[in-house]
Amino acid sequence: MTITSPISEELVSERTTKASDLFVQALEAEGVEYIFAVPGEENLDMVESLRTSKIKLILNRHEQGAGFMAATYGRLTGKAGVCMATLGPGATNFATPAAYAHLGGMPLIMITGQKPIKKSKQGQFQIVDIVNLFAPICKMSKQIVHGNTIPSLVREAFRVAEEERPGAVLLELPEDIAEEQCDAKIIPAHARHYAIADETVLSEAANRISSAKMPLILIGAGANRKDVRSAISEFVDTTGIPFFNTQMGKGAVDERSDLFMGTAALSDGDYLHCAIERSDLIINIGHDVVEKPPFFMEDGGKTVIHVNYKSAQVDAVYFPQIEVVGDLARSIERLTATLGGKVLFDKSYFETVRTEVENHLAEGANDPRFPIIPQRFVCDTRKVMGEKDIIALDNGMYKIWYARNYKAYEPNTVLLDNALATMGAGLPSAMLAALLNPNRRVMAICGDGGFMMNSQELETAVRLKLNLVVTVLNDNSYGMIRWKQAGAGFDDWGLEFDNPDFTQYANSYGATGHRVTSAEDLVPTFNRAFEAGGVHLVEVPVDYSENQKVLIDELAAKACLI
Ligand SMILES: Cc1ncc(C[n+]2csc(CCOP(=O)(O)OP(=O)(O)O)c2C)c(N)n1
Ligand SMILES: [Mg+2]
Repeated sequence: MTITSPISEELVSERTTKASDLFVQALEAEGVEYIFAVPGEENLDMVESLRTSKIKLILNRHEQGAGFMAATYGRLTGKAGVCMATLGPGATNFATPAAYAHLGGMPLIMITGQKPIKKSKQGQFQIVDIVNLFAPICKMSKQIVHGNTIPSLVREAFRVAEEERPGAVLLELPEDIAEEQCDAKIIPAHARHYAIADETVLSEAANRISSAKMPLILIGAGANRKDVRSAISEFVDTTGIPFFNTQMGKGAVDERSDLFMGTAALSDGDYLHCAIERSDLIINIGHDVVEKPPFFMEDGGKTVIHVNYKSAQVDAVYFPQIEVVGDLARSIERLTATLGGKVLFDKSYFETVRTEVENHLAEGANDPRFPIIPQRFVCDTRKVMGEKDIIALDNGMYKIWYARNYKAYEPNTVLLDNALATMGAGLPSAMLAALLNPNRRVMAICGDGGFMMNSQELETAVRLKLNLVVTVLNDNSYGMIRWKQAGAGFDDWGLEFDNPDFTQYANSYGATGHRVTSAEDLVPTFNRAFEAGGVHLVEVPVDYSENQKVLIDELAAKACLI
């Protein structure tokens, strides 16, 4: 016989939690600090649950801004960044940030709303199959169909997003699920440890390294993870093997080192490639094939040792023969110990190339021309940025110049995207860096094209009271495409536009606008802006005539020194 007590229903409801509250509790349990969002009515239960949470809700002015900020949070901290949008148009605006995180290896969780799934009177209004739309650009894409699955799904989302190789996850929370009562309990997170590379492969790798005639180390995007710098630096210092890096590997090891050969901003044909061509063995630490290749492997060519958390994704120009797979820092520590000291070989050719690279990079650093040439603005940027200060680049012609000419000293102090290489992420990624590092100088560097793709986020930056300098390189055109157009032998046509008055534009947001009027003006303007604090836009008129001369004509004419 069942006895029903009059108070039993009340007890049950005391033990139940509203699904959106449970969701926010699950996010708190993961240590989430911020949610970057453009909410819609389908997210209102979540907004209400966030109201009393310690998670800060940061409103953006476009879902791309929210997604890029959240992805950059993931990139800088190793913990998934979280962003939120509504169904349909809000969610589709997350497609580019999802692809940015997916290709860039950045842990990102996107929460999107949806119309009620149990009963709806709105037909198909705004309904797009978001879960399937995002599947190819996410590591996981799921709809939540019952509140009680929230704790396990949220835990799983963080596990999947953060675990190597990190990436994007989408969770869709329909309106009627967000408001239902549930009784599931939070699943706490725990520390993650990776397996370490096997002794057999470590000793095989060590043997190949010790017997190599001209080994080089390559440092790629995966090396810019938290806590791997000291292991890689020690490997470089102990072995004395010269190193170069990819664009996204910049700063993982201090580029002021005497062993630094340069950044492979181009895939082929740069001065640095003379050394790469001559090398018989490349130890490739943290490389990821999503980056533009720093060199091309060829049939019967050099040996490549791939060192990363995951085995190599093979393609026609990358098929390493030895793979040291496992926890990056711990595996490299073991490799260093197995090698036990300096790897001896004749480095004179590498030293000659290194001097050649350094001399070329110094050219034009003090050029007085106005509009300003790239070598000068890159050099002047380095002058005003301290060791740990951060530059965040959008995508355009200047990215190649910064990658080649700007020496990074610390991990993640040059935030650039050589994976999706999307325009529009420079300003939001710099904003996130400024939010997390209020005591460091942070500069966004954008072209006039890329800046205007998400310039509305200036309002968010001002509202958040960030200290941020936004440099806008003005050539009144999509300069990178003009350069490619010229390189392909096409006429200079169809790629120029007009710009707003950038000073007035910045001022109208409550930021401070500056226009540089001579080359000498650049360093003092940057310094004034940083010293004043707040959000500043510095418009820099640029002269890109050096693109063709330095990056095409001179490189084509160069001969590798014997
Ligand atoms: C979202 C997006 N659209 C188009 C492109 C292709 N693209 C790459 S660079 C570039 C031009 C960038 O122009 P700007 O931002 O002015 O920089 P500049 O090259 O002129 O310095 C374009 C259109 C891209 N990478 N991303
Ligand atoms: Mg431009």
